Amino acid sequence: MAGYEDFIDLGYKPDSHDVIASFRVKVPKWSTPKRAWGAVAAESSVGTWSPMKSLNYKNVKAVAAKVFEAKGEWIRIAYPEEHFEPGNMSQILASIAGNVFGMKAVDALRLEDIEFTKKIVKSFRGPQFGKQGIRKMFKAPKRPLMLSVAKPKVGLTTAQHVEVGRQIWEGGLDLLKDDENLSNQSFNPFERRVRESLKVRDRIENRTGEKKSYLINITGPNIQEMEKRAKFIKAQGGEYAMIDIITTGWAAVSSVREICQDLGLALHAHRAMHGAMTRVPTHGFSMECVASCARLLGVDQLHIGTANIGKLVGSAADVIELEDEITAEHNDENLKLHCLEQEWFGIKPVFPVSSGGLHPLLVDKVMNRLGTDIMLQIGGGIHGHPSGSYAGARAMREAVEAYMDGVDLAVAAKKCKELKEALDYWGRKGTR
Ligand code: CAP
Ligand code: MG
Repeated sequence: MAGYEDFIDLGYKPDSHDVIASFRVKVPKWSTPKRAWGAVAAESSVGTWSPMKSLNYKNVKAVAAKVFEAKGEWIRIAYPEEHFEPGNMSQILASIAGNVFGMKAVDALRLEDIEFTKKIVKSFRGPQFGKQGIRKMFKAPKRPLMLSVAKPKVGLTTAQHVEVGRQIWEGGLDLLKDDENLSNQSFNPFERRVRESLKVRDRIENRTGEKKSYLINITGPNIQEMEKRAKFIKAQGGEYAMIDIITTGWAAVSSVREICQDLGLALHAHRAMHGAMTRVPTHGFSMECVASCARLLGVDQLHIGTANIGKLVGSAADVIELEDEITAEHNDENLKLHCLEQEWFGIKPVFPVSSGGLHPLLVDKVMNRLGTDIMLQIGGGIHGHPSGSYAGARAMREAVEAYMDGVDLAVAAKKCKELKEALDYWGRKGTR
């Protein structure tokens, strides 16, 4: 092999042992499309900037990537699955999504999707519980499960945090959630927060007869500390651990998933920082890739967005595609979004979580787009209710129940003062 262009074979037909990646390439003016495309395949597999005799070794060529399709700005690259260490997401992404984003050989580069082979898929455990397992935990087979993040997201004392939990559980929600940046701060230490919150949860669960739970953030300085926190949750009778999957990293997600397997804890995946990679459509690592990697690694629940109804970016088409990616047994190719086909070979579906800038008068719009087999998270749209968190939770519960019963929100508001107040206060417009 001489230069980058030797990593192109537009006549190649990939087989079931090829991992496929779909890239969008911005070719520099001083270069040529073929040189840019070849650079992506070379640098994401075996090559570098200089030709080398050793690139002609049979064993090296056997694990080299090749561009096999190019349409406009989009290319598809085939990677022999032998190139990868099965079960090692960090190594897989260090190849496909590693140096290539910083190469001068491209002006911009977007990895839109990855199609994993059966051997690679089967090398990951996938979710322990998955959507069906979580549904079994709650006596709510059909409606969306409802959760609320305690807000202000950081700063509350433990007593104030526990009081927020009391109010949202009393108000009818299923789950309290720590926010992405709440961990073990001095004013709300982890163990005290867990112990006190779960005590209140037990009381309310016993009184209401409804299952209540708590997504507890174990994101910590290292895996040893995260394991200690997960064990503490188990010892206190909790059912969930939550981690920030991007800021902790892929190997941490994999380790925490194993810890959760041993402890029988469900794993909630918060994706804070994903926007740094996923937001710009011409450059970076797509949320579609984040979602498929998270499903393989085995999170039970994953934030996917509000389908453009709430405060965070994410078009309806993209979020609907994400929901399909993490719940279907088989994903068809989505030519419009440049998303690839994916067979999941029995990897369990993940529970989609819709969150970000929602309030009770927007949940029907989200369910119209994403259906009801989802989780709905509302933070500011509950704790910002004029009559406080309990009222906000009541309003959310009533809004979801109304939707499930086919009752218009305005009609439901006539029978629920908290929903009426929310309607008067927020109206029906989306948030930014
Ligand atoms: C939502 C949230 C979540 C976002 C994360 C926040 O609060 O707690 O972290 O939903 O984004 O801090 O913004 P609000 P995504 O309900 O008050 O907006 O779900 O898209 O990953
Ligand atoms: Mg948050």
